Amino acid sequence: MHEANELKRTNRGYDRVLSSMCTYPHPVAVRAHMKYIHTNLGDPNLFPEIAAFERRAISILGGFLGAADAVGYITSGGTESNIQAVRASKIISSTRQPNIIVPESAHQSFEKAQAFTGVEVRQASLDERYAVDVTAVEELVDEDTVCVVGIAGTTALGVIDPIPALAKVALENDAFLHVDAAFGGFVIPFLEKKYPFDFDVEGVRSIAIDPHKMGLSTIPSGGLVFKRAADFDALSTNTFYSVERSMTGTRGGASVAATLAVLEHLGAEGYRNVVRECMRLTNLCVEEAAEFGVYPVIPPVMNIVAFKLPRLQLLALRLIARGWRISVMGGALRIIIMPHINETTILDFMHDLKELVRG
Ligand code: 0PR
Repeated sequence: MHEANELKRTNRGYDRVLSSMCTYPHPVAVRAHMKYIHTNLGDPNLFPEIAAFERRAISILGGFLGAADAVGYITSGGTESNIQAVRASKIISSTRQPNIIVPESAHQSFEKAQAFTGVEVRQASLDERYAVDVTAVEELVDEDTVCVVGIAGTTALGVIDPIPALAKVALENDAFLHVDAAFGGFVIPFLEKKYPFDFDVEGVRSIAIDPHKMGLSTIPSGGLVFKRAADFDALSTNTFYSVERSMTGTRGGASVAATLAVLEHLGAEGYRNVVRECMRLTNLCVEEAAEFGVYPVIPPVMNIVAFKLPRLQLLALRLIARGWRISVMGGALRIIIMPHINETTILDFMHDLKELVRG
């Protein structure tokens, strides 16, 4: 008990957390989660109401992504979504030695996909904007390529890969195009600037979009959305009680209820407001940093900023000592301006950063 209390004391919540893609769930999501805490979607026959919630949630996600008739399911997060998309592409193909092409900037879940599915993962280099180099993808593709992956919001920089050009390569090679929008899926549709990244782009077959990141739902809720029912059905396993398309058997219905509740409560307009405020604070960060000569690796596309800084490791340790949670990635200091961050927090952080950079 003493130990539990000690741990509780150090569990400070998200107040100075600039390293996480997760945030406080919306109260509406928390209420729905608690109400359905006992439910198991591993056996949808027992919980048909939650199974219907899931279909509605997927249809709303599909609507955000250019296909309201999309199908899919609420996963445990981006990792499961990416692995399952790769698995679907492998099942659909008739190739004996399948490979997939991912950008060098891809999340480590694709490394796990290789281990679980046996597909070979080939990494394509990036261009000067840190987006995948389509020529490099073309060079790696061959007749055994079952899936090309594009990222809409990279983990380190929030970069959006050239999805239309990747889709063209995928179509020409009869391969799946999976878009990892685990982070960006709840950001890009709500930005002022429009980027082609979703099912409006011909050739995009599946998208990972995580409600437990910018969707303000409870953990664990990821989203895996397919444009065609046949692609989703490729994941089917018969059980004696149902047909399962998920990776896990037993899976909580609570976060599915939470996801639908917050999706319906906020709607596109609500998410647009969330993203607008996160982007305002992101731009404020960049402006403040420029005042003391610190600049981002790229102008931020979404609410992720990576700053180029001298003596990075030491600086990061000093920030951590002041209670900040930040990430060091690709030789830069990465911060994510999630909805739990407000203007005061940003100005406090910038004040500390300035002092440490100058000192
Ligand atoms: N795809 C992308 C583009 C991601 O950035 C991530 C997570 C995933 C997939 C995997 O999602 P799950 O973690 O839901 O399976 N990237 C986050 C990151 O590396 C994960 C994270 C979240 C790390 C919160 C720390 C943390 O506090 O930043």
